[in-house]
Amino acid sequence: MATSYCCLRLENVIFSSTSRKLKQTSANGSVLFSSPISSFSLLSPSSSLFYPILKTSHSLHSYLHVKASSSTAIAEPEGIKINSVPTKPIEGQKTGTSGLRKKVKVFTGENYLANWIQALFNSLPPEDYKNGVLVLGGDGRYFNREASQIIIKIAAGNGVGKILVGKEGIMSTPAVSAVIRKRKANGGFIMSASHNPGGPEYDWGIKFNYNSGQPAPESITDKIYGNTLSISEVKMADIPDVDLSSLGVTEHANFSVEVVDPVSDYLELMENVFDLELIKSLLSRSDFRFIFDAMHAVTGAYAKPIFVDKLGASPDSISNGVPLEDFGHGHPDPNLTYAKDLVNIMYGENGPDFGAASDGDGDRNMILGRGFFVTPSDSVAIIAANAQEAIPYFTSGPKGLARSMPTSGALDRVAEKLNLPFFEVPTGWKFFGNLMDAGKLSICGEESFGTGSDHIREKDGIWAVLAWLSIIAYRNKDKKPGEKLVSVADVVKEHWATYGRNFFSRYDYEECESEGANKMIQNVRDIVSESKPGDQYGKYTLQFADDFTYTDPVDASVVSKQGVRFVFTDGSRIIFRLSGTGSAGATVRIYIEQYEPDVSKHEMDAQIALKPLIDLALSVSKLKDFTGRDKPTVIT
Ligand code: VG1
Ligand code: CO
Repeated sequence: MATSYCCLRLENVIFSSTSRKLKQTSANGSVLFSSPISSFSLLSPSSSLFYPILKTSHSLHSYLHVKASSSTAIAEPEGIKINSVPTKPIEGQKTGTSGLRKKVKVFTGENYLANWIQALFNSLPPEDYKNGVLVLGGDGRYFNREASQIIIKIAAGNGVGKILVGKEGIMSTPAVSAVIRKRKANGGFIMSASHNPGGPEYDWGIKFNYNSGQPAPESITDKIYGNTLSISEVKMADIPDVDLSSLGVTEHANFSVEVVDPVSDYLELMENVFDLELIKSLLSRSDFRFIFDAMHAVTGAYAKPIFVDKLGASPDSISNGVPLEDFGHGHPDPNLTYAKDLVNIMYGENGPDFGAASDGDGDRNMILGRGFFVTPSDSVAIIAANAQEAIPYFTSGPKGLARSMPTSGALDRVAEKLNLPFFEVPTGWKFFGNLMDAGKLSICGEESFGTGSDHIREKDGIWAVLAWLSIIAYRNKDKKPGEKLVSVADVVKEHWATYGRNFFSRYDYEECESEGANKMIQNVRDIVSESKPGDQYGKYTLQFADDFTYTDPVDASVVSKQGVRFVFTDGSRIIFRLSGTGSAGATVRIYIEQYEPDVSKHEMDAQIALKPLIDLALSVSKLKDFTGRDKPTVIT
């Protein structure tokens, strides 16, 4: 096998590097052919040889402050030249609910991404990454290609042994979690601002997941933030850009990068979790029509191999199936507002039987039946109630159930009936991981279209779709052609009849002025501090009001101020929170819930059933006075 070898003398230190593409593998892992990558020059690391796939207008160096005069080479016995690039702290690099999210224009500012990545390495114990393996994936959005190269070089500069990167930098959030677990990696980066729009004018983001595949805990993200405020150098390996367009391994002395198929490990996991033959039998029925909207986001890369090639769905059942850097000018958030095309099809004349969509990075899901929307809080409850019979992974029953605090209490009722341990955690998937690692939790969800289980440590959009298809397939497995099938709506209504219905709605007021939004939250906090049980709010009697605090049952860590809630004696709740995922201004979320045991009232429209509580929430919070908004941007 040919190898290129490079050696030069600089500042009295000898550096050398080897660069070789060891093999090219096909999606199923077989070797297609072996070919060397030609030699590189340390003086022109961004030569066109390594850039044919970077179709964007910027060159890597515009984001990095790497100047020959200012960076110092650090000797490395292994042979990679590592530059110490001087840098200065940048304000505002605090991660939110899920990673660091900012406008692309911010992230492409000098050293912005590099500082955060270096601050991360400065925050991890060296044994967590030195000579270790890290996974790198992303949702295909604008700036990911350049960002991949920056991250790879800083990882190498800090002594990481190997990076496993998805082809073209693509790998969904749940797949990154799955690959970290399967390959026993030390952690992984996800280049995504999830459901936020992409493109030069929009958002970019980065998340770091730890060694069991879970989002980094607050103890780590707090450290990273602290280090961004004192950073003075970035360690960058002087290696050429990695060709992300073909599978295979490139080695640079004792650092290597393996470009992997983003689907195969994930698909293998799905094969272990689900009875894919059962699902296939449903999707191949002529009386069942299925549609999946990938929203031009990362699940576009997964939909065809999984739904079409593996499960036999027709190729035209996948819409918007090609990942695009700007998501086709869309907002890749699978809800009733932003997945309007899918909603129109499902509510249109002769709509399909089952419709689903996923978000930018593939961790969210929306489930629809013909003319029927499954609210995510119900979805997780229904999956939990049916898991044991319909999904092989849960054959011995789920170990425990959990939901985020604002998610409706539908899941609580399932836990009670099945006599399972139950947990209520703050918003954000990172709080589920400890419970899963401790063997206390199997199925969990959030009202924000996130559903998942302990097969990985992230919410998982395609998993949720397969879970629902399993339930529908199981219910219909003995149905002869022509017999009426049990529909999505039938399953949900049956669930309500058994457990009662938790009417739920979320109002989002996106990108408000921060000042007004903060004042509004302060106002409800003030009300909470003066409130006492028994206070009357119209026809509702207060049971308690607080700002949610969570103590992790596993490591006893405490997080506070996770959402202001008013809980009434009839179980109704009003909750106020500010979003932690926006990139500009403040997004106010109001969550409204009311329990209804009476079956005769279950068919009511949620907006009508919840009207009195919604009005109450708006008047208590004085939302309009503080934010100037009289209408939400999104209603779920
Ligand atoms: C939102 C959701 C939360 C979810 C988070 C990340 O956070 O409410 O439930 O975990 O997004 O989802 P916030 O702070 O904006 O309310 V994803 O798919 O954007 O990684
Ligand atoms: Co997401």
